[in-house]
Amino acid sequence: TNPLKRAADKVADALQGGPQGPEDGIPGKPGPKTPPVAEPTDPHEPFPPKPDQTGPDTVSPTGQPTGADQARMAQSGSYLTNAQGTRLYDTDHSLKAGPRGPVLLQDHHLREKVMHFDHERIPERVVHARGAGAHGVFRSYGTAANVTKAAFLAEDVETPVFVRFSTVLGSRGSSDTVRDTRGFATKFYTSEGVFDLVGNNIPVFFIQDAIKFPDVIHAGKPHPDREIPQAQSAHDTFWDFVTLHTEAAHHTLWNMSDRGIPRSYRTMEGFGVHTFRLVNAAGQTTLVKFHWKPKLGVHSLVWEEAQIINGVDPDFHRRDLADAIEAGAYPQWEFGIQTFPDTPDQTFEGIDLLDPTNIVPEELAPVQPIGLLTLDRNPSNFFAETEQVAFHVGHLVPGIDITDDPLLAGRLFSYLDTQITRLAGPNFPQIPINRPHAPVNDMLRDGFHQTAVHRGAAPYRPNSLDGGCPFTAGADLGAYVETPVRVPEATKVREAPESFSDHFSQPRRFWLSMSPPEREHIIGAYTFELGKCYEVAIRERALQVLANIDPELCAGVAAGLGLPAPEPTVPLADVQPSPALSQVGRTWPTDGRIIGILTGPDGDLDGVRAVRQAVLDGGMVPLIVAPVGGTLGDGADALTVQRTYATARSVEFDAVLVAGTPGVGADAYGARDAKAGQPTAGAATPDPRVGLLLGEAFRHGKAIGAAKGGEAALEAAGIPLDAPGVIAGDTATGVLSELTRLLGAHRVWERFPSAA
Ligand code: HDD
Repeated sequence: TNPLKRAADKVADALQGGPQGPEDGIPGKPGPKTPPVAEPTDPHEPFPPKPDQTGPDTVSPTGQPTGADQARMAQSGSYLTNAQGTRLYDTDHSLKAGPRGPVLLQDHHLREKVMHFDHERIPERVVHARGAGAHGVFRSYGTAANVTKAAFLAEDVETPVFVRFSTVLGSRGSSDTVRDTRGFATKFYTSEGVFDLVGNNIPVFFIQDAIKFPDVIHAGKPHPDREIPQAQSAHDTFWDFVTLHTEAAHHTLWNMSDRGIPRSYRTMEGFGVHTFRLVNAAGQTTLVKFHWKPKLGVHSLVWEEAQIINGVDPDFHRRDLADAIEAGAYPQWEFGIQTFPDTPDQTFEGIDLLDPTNIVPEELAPVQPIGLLTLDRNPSNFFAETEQVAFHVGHLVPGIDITDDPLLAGRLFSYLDTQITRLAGPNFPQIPINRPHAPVNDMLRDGFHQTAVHRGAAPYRPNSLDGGCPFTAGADLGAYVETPVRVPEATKVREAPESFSDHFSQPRRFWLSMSPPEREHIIGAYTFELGKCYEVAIRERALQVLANIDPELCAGVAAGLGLPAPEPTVPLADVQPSPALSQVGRTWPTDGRIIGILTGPDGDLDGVRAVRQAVLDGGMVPLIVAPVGGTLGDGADALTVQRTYATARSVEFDAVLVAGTPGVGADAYGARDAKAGQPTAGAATPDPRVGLLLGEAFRHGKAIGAAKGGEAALEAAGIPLDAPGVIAGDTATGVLSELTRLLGAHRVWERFPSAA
């Protein structure tokens, strides 16, 4: 009568006539051939637990959720308890023998509290330790449906995502704006399981084979004796490695370009780097490279700005991401693919697609948009989400497969392996941020930090005890089936293919694609970094690498280092520039850009009020900067001061507008009106911090405006009113419209010397 019992009997019947016992054969002679086992095929519920096997309660006798439901329980309820749920009457005093007496070992609360605290930290990621994350949604356009059967890429499918951005070299507490590659890792919680795209903001990698990864990271991390420098590539071991392994020349050039110091995570491109293989419903395959294109455009800092920010606001990128999401200015990226035919040689237009130091110029293979990513939710707990998220290039879904890129192969091992140390065991997929949104029915059991209370008796298959479940699915039922790619007959070797030995033509293309100011920045970056190396031999070797990329680049850096520029040792590659690689020359939306409005008690307050509103109406962020804090003006119209001369620094603003006389600052710089708290009107000496702020904004190529007397502040700072990108006008709002136009180009590029 019990249906589960009937099912079990059916399975038992099916097993009749299964494996034969030894008595069926004649001793010493081969027995009859073992017929295939008839596996159970009908899905059934496993037998219900026995009455004495109900598992931990999730609800207490009084109806309260118990500790078994930890995710819901955390930090809730009115009364403080210990970890065992016992209410506490005091958490500020150890249990003592009298108020001045010794602390007693029997104080369980003291020991539990300190024990837990002692173990609050987990090992930081061995690379990409510093990062910031956000939740969001990915909506697919359906334009990839002809090349992949991945369900989340069908038309109009919405998939929840979690994205973590990171620097590579620095420790968890290092600065955001160091010169480095940035990680761009996306977890798609798809209906077919998790797909992770673990990419970077640079489309190429330092090395071609994962076996060198420990070496390149040892070289880039701080020196092992004194553990300096932190989060920098400007030191001998890094440059020793990248000049001895010339395959690193391309990635290094990207790092030395403006791409190495992004303005914001929101203004970075992302790349899957490797070539992946997509598979459609008909089983046809296409090779692809994945791209993320930021809606706000690709923008960078300049080096001096980045250095100042490292001190002024080490959390600059983290703050920017969280603030933008909180303000509802949700960052967006378009997801795109470059597609290539899956030919046996795995090349496209002579470019080896398995070599991760290569890009394919967009002019040769346009990036086709396939979906839109919107980040719209900040994490609620950094540790639980951003720190514990575990990405893996091997987390693939049907329709997306790998290629034989040897860098990718090693990654497929590393990401699983590293979590065992970092997240302390094999059960990290059960951590809430890592849980798939598709049903999980694995046969993985036990282990450290097991939180599942698995039912059933037979975690193996086939079985006849848990109703035969689980069954395997087959591609028609959504199983992940590896593409049956032909493996060429070959001899085992430790070698790279000949096509991996061209190390200079791709960096040369990148260099030739840069505008004059971008080239100036690159020369400056190499000169800075190599100038920090102690070994002259390393500087000279680096110059040789640069000579093989481009003589102008080499000569510029050599001049800065005071060394002779060597001749190239290989013929210069004959390559065409790829205009898509330059960040200059395009116009972008100005949403979310920050306008600093400098004013003072004697400023043009009506003008400030109007321009503040105009900035907001334009979808940008106004920040009012005045000599001291508090408000400007009276009554309902009073303006709140958001930054003072003490807290403001130019690096926070994308453009600066001086509205009226900015006035002088605190006591050290001029007399103050005791009643208003603001400096006295007409105090003569200009505040040096205003001069510093305007001077920096000018040097960094930012648009600067002045209205109603603001011109005097510019002149005092030595800024010519007729310089490019300096706008003086009668009204602050009038000046703003020109400032906004300039901001669309991100910087006033003409202001960099090379553009003159
Ligand atoms: Fe990696 C983390 C990106 C090569 C080994 N990697 C990590 C993260 C990103 C990348 C974005 C941070 C993920 C997060 O936010 O948690 N890695 C890349 C890219 C590579 C690359 C784009 C080349 C195309 N990585 C690479 C190689 C190896 C690793 C060749 C090892 C052989 N990467 C790791 C790791 C990390 C990691 C040790 C550290 C923490 C983690 O994985 O979860 O396994």
